[in-house]
Amino acid sequence: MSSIKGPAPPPTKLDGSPLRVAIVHSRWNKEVIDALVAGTISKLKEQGVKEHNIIVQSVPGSFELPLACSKVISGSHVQAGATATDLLGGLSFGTSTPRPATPAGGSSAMFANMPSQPFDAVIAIGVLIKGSTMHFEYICESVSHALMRVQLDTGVPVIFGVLTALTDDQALERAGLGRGANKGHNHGEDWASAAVEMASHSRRWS
Ligand code: DLZ
Repeated sequence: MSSIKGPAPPPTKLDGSPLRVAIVHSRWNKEVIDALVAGTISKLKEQGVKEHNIIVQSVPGSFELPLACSKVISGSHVQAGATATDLLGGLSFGTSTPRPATPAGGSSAMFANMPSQPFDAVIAIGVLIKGSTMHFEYICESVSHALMRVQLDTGVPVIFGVLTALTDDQALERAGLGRGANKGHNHGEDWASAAVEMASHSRRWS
């Protein structure tokens, strides 16, 4: 039986070519994260977003995502130079500009390569997998509320790309890495589409 779940396409075709998008991702559960980030970048490009307008930034865990998104939006640690290379984790999804050295006494390395132009959307990507304690519940709740707060406070769309999976298999299937016959679907693609749509709306609304 086919499923009724999932997003319908937007009513009009959208052009991502003028948009600047930041991807902020955690490094916990890296195999799944890598697939989600790759799926997101690939779909952003498919919709016309230029590689040099896609910035990838990593943070340790999902709990760190809201602050990092807020800082990326406010550009408080920003310097010129765009790259689609993960600055901390060594993930490389194609790059345009080499990372400059952080100036002595200057910005933190984490945000050293952020461009000075504003972002039209930020995609926060994390993978939370339930363990045997209440940790999962606390992080899921606080991160989802905080990411909503960041987008409402800043007016910049923040796409909720945080998987909250009860098992490893659930997480793998939502990254298109399912171990059974059903490989699942890479949700990064949906987050990229949501980012392009919300960024396009946001440009018209402002
Ligand atoms: C500590 C922790 C645990 C147990 N599980 C996850 C997880 O499944 N996914 C994730 O993104 N992060 C996890 N973390 C790390 C926290 O998000 C955070 O990085 C640390 O508590 C430090 O603030």
